[in-house]
Amino acid sequence: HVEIRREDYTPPDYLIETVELRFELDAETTLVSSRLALHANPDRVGRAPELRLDGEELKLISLQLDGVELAPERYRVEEKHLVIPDPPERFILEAVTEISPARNTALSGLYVSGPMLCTQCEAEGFRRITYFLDRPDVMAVYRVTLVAPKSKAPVLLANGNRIETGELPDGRHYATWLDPFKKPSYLFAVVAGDLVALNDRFTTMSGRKINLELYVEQKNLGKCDHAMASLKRAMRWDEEKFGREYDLDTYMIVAVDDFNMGAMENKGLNVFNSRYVLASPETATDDDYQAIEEVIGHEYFHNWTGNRITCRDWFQLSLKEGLTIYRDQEFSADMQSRPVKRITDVRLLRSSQFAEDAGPLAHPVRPDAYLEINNFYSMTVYHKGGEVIRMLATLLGPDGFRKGMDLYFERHDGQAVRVDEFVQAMADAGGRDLGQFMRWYDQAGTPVLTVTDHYDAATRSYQLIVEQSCPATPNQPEKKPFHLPLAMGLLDRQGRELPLRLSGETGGDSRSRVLELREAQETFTFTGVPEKPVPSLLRNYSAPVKLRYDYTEEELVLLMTHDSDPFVRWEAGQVRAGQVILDLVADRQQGRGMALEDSFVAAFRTLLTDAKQDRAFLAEALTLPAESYLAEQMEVIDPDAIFEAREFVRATLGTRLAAEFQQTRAACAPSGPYRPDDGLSGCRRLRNLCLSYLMAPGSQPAIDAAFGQFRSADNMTDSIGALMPLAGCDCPERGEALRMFYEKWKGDRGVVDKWFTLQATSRLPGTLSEVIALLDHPDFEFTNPNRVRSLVGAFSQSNQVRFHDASGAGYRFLADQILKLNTINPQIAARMVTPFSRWRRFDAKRQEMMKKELERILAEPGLAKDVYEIAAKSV
Ligand code: BAL
Ligand code: ZN
Repeated sequence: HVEIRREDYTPPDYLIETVELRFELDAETTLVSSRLALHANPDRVGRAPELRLDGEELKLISLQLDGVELAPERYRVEEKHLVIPDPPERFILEAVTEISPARNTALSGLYVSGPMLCTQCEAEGFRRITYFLDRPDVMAVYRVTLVAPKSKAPVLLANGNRIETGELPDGRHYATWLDPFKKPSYLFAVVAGDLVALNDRFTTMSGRKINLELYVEQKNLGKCDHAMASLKRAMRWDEEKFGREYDLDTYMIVAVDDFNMGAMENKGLNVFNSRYVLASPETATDDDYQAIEEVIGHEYFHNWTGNRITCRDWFQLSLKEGLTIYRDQEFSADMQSRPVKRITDVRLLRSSQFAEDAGPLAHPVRPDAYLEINNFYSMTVYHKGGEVIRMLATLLGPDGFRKGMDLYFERHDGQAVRVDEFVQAMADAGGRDLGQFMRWYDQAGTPVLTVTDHYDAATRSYQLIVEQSCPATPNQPEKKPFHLPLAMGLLDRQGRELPLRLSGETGGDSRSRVLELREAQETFTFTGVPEKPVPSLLRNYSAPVKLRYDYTEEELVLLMTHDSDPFVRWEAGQVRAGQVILDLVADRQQGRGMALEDSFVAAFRTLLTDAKQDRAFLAEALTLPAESYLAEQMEVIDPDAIFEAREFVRATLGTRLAAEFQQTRAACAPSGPYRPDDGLSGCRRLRNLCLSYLMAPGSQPAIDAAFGQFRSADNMTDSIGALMPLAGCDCPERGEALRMFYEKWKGDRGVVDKWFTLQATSRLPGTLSEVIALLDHPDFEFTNPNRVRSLVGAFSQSNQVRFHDASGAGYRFLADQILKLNTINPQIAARMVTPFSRWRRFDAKRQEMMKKELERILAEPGLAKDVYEIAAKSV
């Protein structure tokens, strides 16, 4: 396996101006005829030598150069290339290749999903369709003709505008599409199949009318309204927030059931995993509705950040992904509750990206090297990349950031660029030096901010001493300090905000400000501080760091109840809950009995009964830190102790605050039929959270309440809200509810995925045996990524205590499934290896068992590059 390194980048030797493709579509054998207008790149380094086109799993049928069949001695077909040693400076290359969509279980390139043929080309799938310079800095205009039997594929779609259609003999028909925008091959897409469309219109800010078309299987037509409404909201939002308008006449979205990613931003023809399109109140939860809005927004926003300005090379992936994540987060924040959105984003970052950053797979937001680029569609590139953009927005302020975005679009529209060009546009627009800031792109690892302070009553001055450090990561033993924004405030002992005047400043009595850190250690001295304050640090989570400040319990309670920043209020509660649970973990490990502090119960009660709180926020505040997040804070992870301590807290709260949970649950009871956009999703979340606390001690009245809610629910949010605690409860109602649920929904893929996940994430001791049995369920398929994720992924990534069973059975199970998936779908197989990468964090016995499984995987003959890279780095 060849390592690709960022520093080895050279411009392409040849460029492709136009691409003409003709597909004779058939699931078993599709013929692809390509006509490429090529010329030597004037910017190449040295003389253009041979032409090396990428190609995988292709059967070459014919090859012509400038209209003449190429003699066998003038080209060679290698395993992954077609090489023409001595082509002219400018020429037309015509190739006919044969591919088999039906045998393409990797779901990269052209493949079959249900009643259609569809494509996925990012990152390197286009080379599985035809020979090409399959790299993002080769941008061309595409003209595509699709030919297929009309009965099987009445709908024929490709990028751009449909310019011609017609009938052909033998019941076939064709459609020709022209995409006027130059694009890299990874944005190419075609779809052909028996589909129906939901149609709508959108009028842009300049008055252009855009056709919106959402293609699904006939049976799903009733589940498209939310996706369509989300698309229109996203289009309007990008105009209002960024002044960006859609450019083609038609915007198409197709929902497919078999899809490796969430969705794909192909120019004018997004292909979506159906779970991010289809929704109805009966089948989708409030969370599903939100996720759909977010992903629809994300792919739409890519049209400017990704498509019109794309990446020069795949090391720059965060140029489009980090930026587009930031944009979709802001979109969702504007559509929903901004504080709750921030909290959920931070929760995800800290539970997944921090773990990645702390292990053997840690890599910078802009990686230095890869074996398989698909492995770098990572939490770091996406979500830490999004945080990096957010820090720029904080440092530059809203106006500066918008100016920077405008300048970026103005300078680079139509180009394939690097992260450097983006940051330069920000620096130029904001008149700032962002040289040091670039370290966020180049240094891996989660920085730690250690804050201490000192109050001097005599001079009424308060010093905040901030030290930053960053742990070593693979190939990066030493780190230089980061440039980062630390948003903060100071509270007096009554919880009132104090003015923030730094020594040497006059005036300035802001109550919240952003300190810029640049050094390993810095001291900020505030003057005119009347008493020793409580610092409110990292407001709105202004930087993706770990914060260490030694708060007392009283100080945390003060922040929880008084800080003006909702993120800090939430965080103070999480820190407190984390302390309590980790203390109990220590008690359990040392054989002491567990007891929950009264003060913690009291604070929880105060919060739970605070009628003034926003319900959605309250639900976040009352949710204990996740097992995986608690694990990250331990020297040696003890999954059993974490689970038991956390469950003990939940059960104790459920018992001691039963009356309060019942009252809050009753206060949140629905007063009318469910509507996803009724503004009551926070209420439902809180109500279901109360139910889960009430269920924690496992009392019969709570089980009855859950079973009652399950049976009477008129929507999936409440149905799952009841079924989830039931699935984790060792009671007769469990089996009955799971059976009823399956019987009701067995025809609905998305809901059946939920059914698998509920069982895979149950903390009951018999879960692994159930999961193994479910592999043989008629609805389980290794070829469907969502189904694999819903069972194998959910068990190994969201059920810490059962996956890490001391017997090692969970590890053997996962390795077995990875080896099966290795030949079916290497991308999905590689994703499943991640839990093993954390082996060093566990005790010696678990370490040994996990390592053994990794070695077993690595010993497999024919191991895919994707899986090899993750397993080899992990071991
Ligand atoms: N570009 C791959 C899918 C996404 O991030 O939108
Ligand atoms: Zn994206």
